[in-house]
Amino acid sequence: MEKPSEHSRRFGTSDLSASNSRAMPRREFLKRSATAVAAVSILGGEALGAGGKRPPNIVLINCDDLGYGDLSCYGSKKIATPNVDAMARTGVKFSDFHSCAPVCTPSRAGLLTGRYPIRSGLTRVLGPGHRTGINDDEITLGEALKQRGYATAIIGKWHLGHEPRFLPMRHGFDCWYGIPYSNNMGGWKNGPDGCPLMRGEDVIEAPVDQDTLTLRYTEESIRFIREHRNGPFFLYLAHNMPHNPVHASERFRGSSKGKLYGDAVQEIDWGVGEILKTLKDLGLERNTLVMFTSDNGPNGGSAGCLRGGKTMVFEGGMRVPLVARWPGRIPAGHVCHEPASNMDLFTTCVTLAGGSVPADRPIDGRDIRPLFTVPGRNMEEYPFFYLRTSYLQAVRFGRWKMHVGRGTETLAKPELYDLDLDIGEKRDVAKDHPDIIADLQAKIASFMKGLPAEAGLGGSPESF
Ligand SMILES: [Ca+2]
Repeated sequence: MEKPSEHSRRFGTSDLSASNSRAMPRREFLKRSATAVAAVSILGGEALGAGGKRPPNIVLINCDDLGYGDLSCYGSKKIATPNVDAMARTGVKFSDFHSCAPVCTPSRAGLLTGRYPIRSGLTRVLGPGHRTGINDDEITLGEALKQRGYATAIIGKWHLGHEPRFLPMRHGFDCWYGIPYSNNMGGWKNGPDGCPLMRGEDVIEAPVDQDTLTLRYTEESIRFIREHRNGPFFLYLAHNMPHNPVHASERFRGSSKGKLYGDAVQEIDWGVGEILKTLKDLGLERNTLVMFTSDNGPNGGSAGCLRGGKTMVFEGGMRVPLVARWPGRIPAGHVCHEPASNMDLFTTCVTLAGGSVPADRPIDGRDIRPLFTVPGRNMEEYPFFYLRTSYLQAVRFGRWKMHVGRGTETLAKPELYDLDLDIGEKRDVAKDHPDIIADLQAKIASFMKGLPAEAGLGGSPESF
């Protein structure tokens, strides 16, 4: 690997290792999964380094628009997040983790399917006026884990279509309590009632009282964990905060140095603490992988040392925190500087559950268990592509990132940034590295051959 950057040195040592994910056709996937529930146990446990009598519970906490610089363990001075910081101290923190998109819907599509959102067609932000959503053919993480015998819940924001056929309980989740899209989207079925809170497929509150949303999501999460303590369970806690309009409970208002935005993040952090406490009280700590991340870069928050924010393919739009904790499996205080993405969480979780990813479609996510567990090892370098709607605008390989489009603009010449030396993407060094440019262009051409026909390159005429 290249010498560590200033950024890398600040975060600690590097972490590397190779892995393979097994694959099988979709039909076979569903058939074998349905009949092999009893056999899940050993595979999942061994995979992360120790045997277990059942596969691990998985808690995946996803924030909305939380930036790379919005946690104290990622350098925030205005927002104190002691519980997420403790997760990092007793688990692993990633410095180079990316969402697969700079906005909500495609990011969540990639997270839950392990595929670049262009493959599922979910490339733009859905709202109450849209009639589209996730296709029945997609296999979500909820579906894959349910097939492995998991109880599955989504608590919080879905954003993969709000019509009944697109809702979470039709796509692998046993239960849902939350909002179908973003918290700034009013109107249930374009009606006058404002942003709806749903349980299952019923609207139970409209407009939802957003002040208490994070609190109630936390309480629902704890209830789900308690009810399913005999596991295995998968809890996908998708907070609506700190997306605008930002809200926090009364007891958290004024609690941070970061205004209401900071208060909202600190309430989320409190919720993390409550969930960890619940796992400990129930004796589930050592059999539960807890992860904390965000769907895209900041709108009202901070991207820290990164350039740009939400909607952009600069690092600030797509590089997000990832902290993971699993006592006894993940070494304490481990910092991973390897590139990884939220699509990898799909493959990693399915593999942990003893399953295999479907082989009848491209799956972009990799099994990154070694990055969680093996300090000083790395995975084979791979290119990562930055898409805005259906348009590929940048590619990353190793230290190099090349931009070919920005917003609606196609760049006249590609720009090249050395992320090891210039994480803020300030100095275009394209003219010094024609060979790197040629290599990255070849990687783009090869990747685009496998994409649906609507994929474009450069400026995106589509809006989110
Ligand atoms: Ca978002």
